[in-house]
Amino acid sequence: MSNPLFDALLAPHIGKDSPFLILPDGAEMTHGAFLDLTCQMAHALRAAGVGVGDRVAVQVEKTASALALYAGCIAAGAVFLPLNTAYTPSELSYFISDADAALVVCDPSAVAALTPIAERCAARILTLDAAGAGTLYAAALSQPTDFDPVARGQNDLAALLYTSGTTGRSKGAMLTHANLLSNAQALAEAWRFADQDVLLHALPIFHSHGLFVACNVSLLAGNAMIFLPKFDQDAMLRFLPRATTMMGVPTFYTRLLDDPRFARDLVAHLRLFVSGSAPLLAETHQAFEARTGHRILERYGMTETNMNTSNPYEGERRAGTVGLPLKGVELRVCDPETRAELPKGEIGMLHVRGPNVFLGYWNMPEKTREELLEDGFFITGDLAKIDQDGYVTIVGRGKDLIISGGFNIYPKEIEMFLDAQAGVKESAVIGAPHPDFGESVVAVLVPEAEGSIDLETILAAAKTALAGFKRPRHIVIVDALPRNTMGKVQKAEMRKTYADVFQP
Ligand code: MLC
Ligand code: AMP
Repeated sequence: MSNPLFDALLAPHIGKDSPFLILPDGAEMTHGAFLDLTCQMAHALRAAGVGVGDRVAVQVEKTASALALYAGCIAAGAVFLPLNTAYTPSELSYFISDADAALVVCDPSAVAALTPIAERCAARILTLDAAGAGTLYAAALSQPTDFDPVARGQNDLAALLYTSGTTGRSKGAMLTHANLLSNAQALAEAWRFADQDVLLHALPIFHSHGLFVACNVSLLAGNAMIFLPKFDQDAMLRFLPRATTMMGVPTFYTRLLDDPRFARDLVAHLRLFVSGSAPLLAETHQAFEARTGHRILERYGMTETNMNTSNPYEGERRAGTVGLPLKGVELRVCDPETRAELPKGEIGMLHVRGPNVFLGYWNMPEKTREELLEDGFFITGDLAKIDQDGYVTIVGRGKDLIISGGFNIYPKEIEMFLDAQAGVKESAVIGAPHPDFGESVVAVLVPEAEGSIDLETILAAAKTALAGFKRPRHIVIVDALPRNTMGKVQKAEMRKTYADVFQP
């Protein structure tokens, strides 16, 4: 019986003693040991009542156990739902209940806050802590180390990843075995991943970049990963000499460049640096080449589509572009209003089609129909142009989105929070250029006619309502928002006004 992801990414490693995870304390886990733990996790999920197709909501630190839980979900035919560790209980409540999770796996410190939320959808709670131990791990350890993977079809769900929405309501992107596997295959081939590689992995594993791009590609190629719990500058500098490749968001690269210890010798033997999730400034690309002699390979993707384009491994890596479509991926640039395809070189809305494109939004058939067209093309929300050689440049966003350090923030969600605060008549949220995060959040507030705004109270409320990366880092109080004659808030104007607020 087949299980596409298990068969391609996991089964080949059973019993292998090649290194898979190199942990910051120097400990190593072989591929075979990882597969043993994966099978134990799959048994533990089944014992916890997780059935085929059930959603397993996971908010845990990045450990070998957490990755084995993902792999265990694949083996057990469950749907993995990873959640940002920065989300507050009030944010988690929506994801867990919308997905109707059967099991919630969280840090032991979150159990009390998540119990009433889990109870509402009759989900059980098990734990994994920052050391990879906890009630789920303990339950797994008593299980056998072999597991007969549950049969799954190419179009069966493997994961549900929530992306924020322009309306302020997050949407669960349904990703199938075929979506994830086809993309891992395209990337491993495009970037020449092989079992001798050692990937320096400092990304979180609750998003497609760190989980699917980095881990699925590594599992497919059979290479090792230096598995850091998070981006830590000293650890990066310590481990770079052991790596052959690295993947990161642009903030990783600007932080490394800001460090005088980041020298050419340290990375002389690396063969590949990949950047994605946010625009890499051409000047960062150039500064990196000047410092190291390496040309960063930039690629472009999104939760709903996995990766769509990549600069070539061999051939010209063009700074400021996201390269060419990956194998099997079709792109077109269309008029945002009429959806008519535009000639080469013109700027318009980027549409994408291919085996990488998701099945639709969980429980949102109308949203799915709006964005995933009948001919199979998905409307990315990104404005792009494709030049004569096929290189794609992302020139802007048709969606009102802020990308801060690779995390997405939809202004609407923050505005809804701010508008509900005492003394606030209305608000507008924009992203302004930020030297570390690329962009960061600026909030502009208008007070009620008679009222005054108590910023301290609002900031305290934001701490319980919003994940840290979403909280405004600059707040301005004004008499009125700039509006055009139609009454629409002029965000483009505001972006100009506040362009320098984060500049040193
Ligand atoms: C953390 N903080 C951030 C932040 N990350 N603020 C703004 N933007 C961010 N991205 C805040 C915390 O709330 C906290 O604030 C303070 O910074 C310190 O937290 P930290 O965890 O110690 O931060 P740090 O280690 O500096 O993290 C920064 C980072 C991290 C850039 C290393 O955010 C990161 O790893 N980003 C990667 C995101 C990613 O993987 N994206 C892929 C999405 S998939 P306070 O106030 O509490 O002190 C996708 C598709 C695709 O987009 O194409 O890949
Ligand atoms: P997410 O919804 O978190 O998956 O974020 C996807 C969005 O990140 C895309 O729609 C783009 O706007 C942006 N993105 C990803 N990679 C790049 C890149 N290399 N350059 C510019 N934008 C990017």
